[in-house]
Amino acid sequence: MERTFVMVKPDGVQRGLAGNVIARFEAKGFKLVGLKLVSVSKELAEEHYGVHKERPFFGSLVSFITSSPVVAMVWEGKNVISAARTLIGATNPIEAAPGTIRGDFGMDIGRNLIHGSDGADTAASEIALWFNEDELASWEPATTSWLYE
Ligand code: D4T
Repeated sequence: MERTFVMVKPDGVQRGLAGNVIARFEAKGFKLVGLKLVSVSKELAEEHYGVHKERPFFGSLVSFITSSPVVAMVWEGKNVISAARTLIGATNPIEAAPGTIRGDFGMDIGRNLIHGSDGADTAASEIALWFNEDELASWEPATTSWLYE
């Protein structure tokens, strides 16, 4: 089983879409193991987006993510890292497929609603960056045998 970091960005929280995002991950069958509302500091934002430090949009990424609270989550399940990216859709919402979160709800690349880790190393480092170990729950959903053969 994999774990991944997923974040509803300020636009998603402000637009009241956090519940819809959580519902989609739940309905798919993924297990929620961490969840919190975070007012993101400049330091945390700069570390999270460190890989984009040299990109022209780095400043706007940091100011956007610190502008209003985000919902930070850790989801667990089979192939959840790539499956979450599939549920989320292409980076630019106007090009994202219908049925994906960005495809259904977004218009602009700078307002793309949600983040999901893009690989195993990123998932591990982002989970460690956003959550303490004691904020992650180990639990067994009663539905497991109905989701996995
Ligand atoms: P995140 O990281 O938010 O899940 O998005 P993606 O993984 O789908 O896309 P990314 O890392 O390439 O971009 C990170 C973040 O930057 C914004 N962005 C991106 C932007 O404002 N302008 C741009 O030209 C690009 C490429 C959107 C997502």
